[in-house]
Amino acid sequence: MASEKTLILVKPDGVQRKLIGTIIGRIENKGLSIVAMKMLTVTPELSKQHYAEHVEKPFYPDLEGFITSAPVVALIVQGPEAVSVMRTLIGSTNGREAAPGTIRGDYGCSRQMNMIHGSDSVESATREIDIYFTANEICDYDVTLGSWMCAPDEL
Ligand code: D4T
Repeated sequence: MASEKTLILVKPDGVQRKLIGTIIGRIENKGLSIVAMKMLTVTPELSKQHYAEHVEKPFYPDLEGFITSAPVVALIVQGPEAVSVMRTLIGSTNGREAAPGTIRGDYGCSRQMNMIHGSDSVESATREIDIYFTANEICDYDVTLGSWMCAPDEL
């Protein structure tokens, strides 16, 4: 089973609503590891890079306005199948439809203000990690509890 890295953002609404700690706690409680983290304000240029697939869509101007409206916290999260594990933990895009128990399902009712971003594939994760982080900002460290979180064939 592959250990993967995924790009996570606590979006401006999550920062403004003081949910940074709650969201990071949910990720750590799940057993995934944070290997990079920083706060930044997304610029319009960065938004267009990140949301390249949405730039031509009608909702994009509002999305750019929102994502640039206050700081975000960017994280790289690592662990077994981290991309899909995080997407499951995050829940459906629209908070009104997201299942209870997921982050979006538990803390919001909006499609745009859905608190958290997670890469949707390993390829997207590689692309998005390169947008937000340089190689020397990523910490490669031994997760000493790892052998108590998963069997050897799962790591
Ligand atoms: P992100 O990429 O932010 O993790 O969200 P999702 O992967 O769950 O959803 P997405 O790419 O389809 O949408 C990106 C972002 O745009 C907002 N959005 C989406 C919006 O404001 N209006 C819309 O109609 C849609 C489809 C929400 C998330």
